[in-house]
Amino acid sequence: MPNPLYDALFAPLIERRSALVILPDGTEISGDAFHAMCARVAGALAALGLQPGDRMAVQVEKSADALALYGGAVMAGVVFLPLNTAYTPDEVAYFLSDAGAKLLLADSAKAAALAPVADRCGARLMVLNADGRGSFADFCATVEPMRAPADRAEGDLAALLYTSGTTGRSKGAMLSQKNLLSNAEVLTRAWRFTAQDVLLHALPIFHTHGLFVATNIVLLAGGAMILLPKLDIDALIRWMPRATSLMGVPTFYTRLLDDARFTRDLVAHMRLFTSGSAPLLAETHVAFEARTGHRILERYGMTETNMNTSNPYDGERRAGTVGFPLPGVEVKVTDPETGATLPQGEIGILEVRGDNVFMGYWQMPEKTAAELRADGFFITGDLGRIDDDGYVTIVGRQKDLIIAGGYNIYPKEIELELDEAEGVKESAVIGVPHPDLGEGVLGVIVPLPGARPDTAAILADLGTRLARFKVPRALVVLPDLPRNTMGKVQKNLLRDQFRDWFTSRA
Ligand code: MCA
Ligand code: AMP
Repeated sequence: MPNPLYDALFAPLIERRSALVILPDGTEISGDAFHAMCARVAGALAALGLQPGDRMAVQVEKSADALALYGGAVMAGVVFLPLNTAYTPDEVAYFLSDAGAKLLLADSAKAAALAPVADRCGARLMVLNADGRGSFADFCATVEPMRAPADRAEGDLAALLYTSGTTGRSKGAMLSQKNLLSNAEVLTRAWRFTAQDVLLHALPIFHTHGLFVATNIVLLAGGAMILLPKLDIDALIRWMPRATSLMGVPTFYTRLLDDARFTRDLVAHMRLFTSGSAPLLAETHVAFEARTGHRILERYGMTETNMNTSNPYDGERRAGTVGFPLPGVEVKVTDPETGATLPQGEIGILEVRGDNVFMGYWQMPEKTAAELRADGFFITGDLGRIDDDGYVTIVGRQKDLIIAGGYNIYPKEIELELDEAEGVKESAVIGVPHPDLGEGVLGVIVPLPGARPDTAAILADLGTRLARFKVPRALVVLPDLPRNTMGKVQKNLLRDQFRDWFTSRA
């Protein structure tokens, strides 16, 4: 029975004896062994009663077993819903209930806190730890591995990835098999991945970048990956001589450049470094080339669209740009007010269309209609222009969004919490330059008349409800917020006022 994503990415593993996954201790997992892990997961999902199209939420630490959950879900036709490991139980509750997930897999360290949440949302909770143990692994050991994959068509939903919104409510981006597969095919060709490639995989696997871009390309090309649990510069440096490629967010590259062991000799075996998820500073690009002789290949993508543009493999990788539209992807620049296409060179909203563009937001037809045009163009909310040579440059964002270390943080979500805090009249959350993360989160609060808000207590309390990476690194108290004549908070003025906040403290 057809299952295009499984057929292209996972079925070829059955015949493969060579290593697919290399673990930090040097243990190798061959392609066929990894396939057996996926088939066992798929068998377990079916035995638990999950049908094709049902949702499975996963909040587990990165490991080969965690990656096999993705393969197992694809094989069983179950919709994969990965969650950031930093999300608090409150945050997980929203995703579980919104998606109507039937199963939640979590680390044992979180199981006690998540049990009531899963219960409330009608999801079954099972444990999978980074060492491969837990109630889910025990269950997998008792079931028959799935033999034939579930029947799926390319238009069927493969994954649900939540992205926050400017209104504070997260939206589930529905990604079809075709969205994922077409992008993997395009990128594998564009970046020349082959069976000889060994990717240093240090990104989290709950986002498009680490899960789909990195993993799907390696699977499709028949290459291998060194699976590191997280960014660890020592491990990166240790493994670099075995690798051919690295995919990272800009913080990967600034941290590598901060290390004197990162030299031209160390990268002698490498053929490609890619960067995305956040803007790569031109100075990082230049310093990287001076140190290594390699030009970082920067590309641009979104959860809703997978990858849209890329600098060329051959040809000039132009610093400060995100390159050309990928084959099969149309990019245009439109007027924010009218939606009319603007002449080449002018700045406007980037809109994209192609097989890479998602199916819409889960059970949010109005939001889908507001961002995905009837003719298939998706309104990214990124501001950009296309120059005479066709290079796309992102110059800013129309959406109120902070990107710290490649994680998206929507100020509205934090402001809603701050506004409720004791002694706080109102708040504004901004992103300002951060030497390590690109942007850092800063909160500005205005006290109620006569109140003296306890900023430390407010931040500590926020951390119990919001993932730590969203919690402002500091709270500044101001008598009022700058507003324009329409009453809208002028965040640009706040960003100017506090632009040295993190850099002066580095
Ligand atoms: C960790 N912390 C952060 C971040 N990461 N704060 C803000 N932004 C972050 N990105 C905080 C933690 O909450 C903790 O705070 C402290 O920093 C140390 O945490 P730790 O886990 O040790 O940090 P780290 O290992 O140094 O991680 C930094 C990192 C990581 C390497 C930049 O965040 C990372 O791997 N980012 C990649 C994100 C990514 O893959 N993005 C793709 C999504 P406290 O001390 O208060 O507890 S975008 C996407 O997929 C689109 C499609 C695209 O285009 O790619
Ligand atoms: P996400 O919603 O997590 O998928 O993040 C997507 C957003 O990350 C995009 O809308 C851009 O604002 C930003 N982004 C991704 N890649 C780049 C890049 N190379 N340069 C600048 N911004 C980027």
